[in-house]
Amino acid sequence: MPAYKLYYFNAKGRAEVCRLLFAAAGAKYEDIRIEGTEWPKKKPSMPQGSMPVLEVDGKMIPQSRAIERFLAREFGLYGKTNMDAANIDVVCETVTDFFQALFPAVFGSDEAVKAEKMKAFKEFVPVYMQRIEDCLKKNAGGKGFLVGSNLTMADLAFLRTLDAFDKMELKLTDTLTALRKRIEAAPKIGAYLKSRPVTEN
Ligand SMILES: N[C@@H](CCC(=O)N[C@@H](CS)C(=O)NCC(=O)O)C(=O)O
Repeated sequence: MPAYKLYYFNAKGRAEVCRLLFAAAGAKYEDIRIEGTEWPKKKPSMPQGSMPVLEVDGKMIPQSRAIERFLAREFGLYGKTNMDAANIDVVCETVTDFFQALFPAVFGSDEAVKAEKMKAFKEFVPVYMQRIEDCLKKNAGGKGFLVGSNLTMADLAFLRTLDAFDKMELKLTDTLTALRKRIEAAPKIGAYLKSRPVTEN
């Protein structure tokens, strides 16, 4: 097993799906959380000057989505076939759409713009849930995980959006609540969720 180091801020943010992938695989890594005050000093040493960055035996990989896919391939969490991988990508890009709708509603300084974006986001939430349910039905007959009968990166990306559901007290459908329970019941995931650092974002 290579020596893995994951660099990010002390937040879930763009690193949490990577951490969930490590947890699901039971793989050892150094979870390096850099304080905001230390960041200007560290920034020049990071490829592309941003985080997350994954170091694998001394080789640095930037870009969260590249890191997620790399880890999913490393750990066998990217499905068994090319079609599985495409279906996993569909879920992950649907998750990207969710965060692209959410971010302008919570970040930014213009309160009127944020209120408008929040309205649009709330209208998008049922659409998001329906799209995830459609993936579940198509890929697993509605009963298993999002792609096939085993946990994959798709489930972990979906799980990450539930942090926002919890924080904003958004109601999840019964079908997705049942899926959430199946994902959280995966032994290593349940243990990770209980023990992970509590952070605001
Ligand atoms: N597309 C990049 C975006 C990376 C990014 O914007 N990272 C932010 C934290 S979420 C960052 O490092 N900000 C500090 C900076 O750019 O100086 C990714 O997905 O990794």
